[in-house]
Amino acid sequence: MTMQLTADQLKSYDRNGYIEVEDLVSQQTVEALSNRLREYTHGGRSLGAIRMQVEPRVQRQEMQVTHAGDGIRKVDNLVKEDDLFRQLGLSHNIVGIISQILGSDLKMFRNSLLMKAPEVGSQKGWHQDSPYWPIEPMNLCSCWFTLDDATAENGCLAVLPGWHKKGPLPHISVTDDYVIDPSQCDLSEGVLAPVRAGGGVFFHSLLPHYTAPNKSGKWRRAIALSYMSAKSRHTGSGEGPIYLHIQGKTYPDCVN
Ligand SMILES: O=C(O)CCC(=O)C(=O)O
Repeated sequence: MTMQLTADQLKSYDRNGYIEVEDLVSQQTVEALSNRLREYTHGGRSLGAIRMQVEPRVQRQEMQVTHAGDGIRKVDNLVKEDDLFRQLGLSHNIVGIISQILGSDLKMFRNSLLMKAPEVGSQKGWHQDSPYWPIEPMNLCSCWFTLDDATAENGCLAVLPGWHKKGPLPHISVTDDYVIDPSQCDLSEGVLAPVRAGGGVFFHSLLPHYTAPNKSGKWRRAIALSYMSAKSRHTGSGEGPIYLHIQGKTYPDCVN
């Protein structure tokens, strides 16, 4: 049966800007996705239009890795290009929960798999997603789906509950990152959102979030699947790309 959020869980998402949900897929599916990912990062599987980004310190040769795959920070476009990741992005449990939050007409804005190799993966500073993204209204929802148990030690999400209601906050550029101006938020309100492999954190695109460097001996790999209502508008220059259609209708003058 397709998973559904309860009324209390939906209220909690509205109040806090996020909700953790375990067991979105089976452990066999987690294993198949992990093996497939490893084929791309360590096994030489052809990438096609899949894009990889290397850890900045590895890129600058300030840090050495034993295998080039251990130095990868980000893998973009798996949902469009890979059959197993496409099934994940369209899976009943994830899309069902997203449609409870955003309504049933949905497009995918982006999918990025964020890798933190043991003792290599760096932090992602405190930020909100919407200020990075040319989409309005600023009401997208990401399922941060994890292939490994995400813990305090290996860099699970940390969030500022309720802060999505404060609207977009000023961001500043710092080395290798674009983060919320520290004078504009109270990080003492931050809480961790650990989740087991196969589970996910659904979070609002204005929720401030952070992940710590991976100081543990274990991998942390998670894919951020970011969905938007098909009634959203592209606010960047030009017409905007053709986004992956997830389900339901497409609207005139809205995202394609
Ligand atoms: O997974 C991470 O390390 C960072 C994720 C993140 O910041 C995002 O998806 O916006």
